[in-house]
Amino acid sequence: MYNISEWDHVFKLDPNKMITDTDLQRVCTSGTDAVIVGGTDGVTFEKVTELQERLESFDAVCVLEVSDLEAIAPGFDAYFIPLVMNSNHKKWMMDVQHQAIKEYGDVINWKDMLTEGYCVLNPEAKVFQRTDCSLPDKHDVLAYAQMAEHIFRLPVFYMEYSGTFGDRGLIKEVAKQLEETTLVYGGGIRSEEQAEEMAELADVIVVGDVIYDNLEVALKTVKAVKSTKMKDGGPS
Ligand code: 1GP
Repeated sequence: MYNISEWDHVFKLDPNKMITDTDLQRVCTSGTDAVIVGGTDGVTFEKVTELQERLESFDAVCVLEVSDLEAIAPGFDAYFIPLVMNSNHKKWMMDVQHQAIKEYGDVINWKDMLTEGYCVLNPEAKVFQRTDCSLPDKHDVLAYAQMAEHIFRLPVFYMEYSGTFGDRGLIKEVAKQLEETTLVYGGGIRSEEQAEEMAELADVIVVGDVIYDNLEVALKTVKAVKSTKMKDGGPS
């Protein structure tokens, strides 16, 4: 029902951050393809469900990016499950997901689940530290992308630069490797120009923190991404 390969732009809302009703409405009616609820710190069941209830007033596609077993709430349109490929511990690639399936496997609607091959590329990001990542070099990243597409056949390879603007040269190289797997880029987009630059390379652009720091700019990234995609050969 929700085909990420058809998306161009998504907003990521952090359940641990405050957003007013007016701003939430503007995010949800911005023309973005979906709103992802996800974060690293302080993501609790209560905070996730509180934000989810507020989101229900709008028509936006709402996705929960699962980061904590205790904060999985029913009723989202889809669930994104990150597998952190450059973590040093199998825990973040296999074990937390295994535990979740043990607990919720019987009630999961499998068609609403989507697995993300996550590659965390900003050593300063909280997620990098929390999931005990190593910083991969270019060859490592390209091999992770190939593994995502050819070994695990994952629907998504997510280059996560959370908090910092990514390396366009590397993203371009990765994009060349992927045919079936959708390339998602997130991190440090704080202007329309940056949104355009990344939309030229990746399939889906994730915009997060700037929502809280400068909503006007955040909203403009939707059009910036959509028009770049149109220029580059029609809607994806
Ligand atoms: C975070 O990739 C997203 O998971 C977006 O990053 O918050 O830096 O925009 P920013």
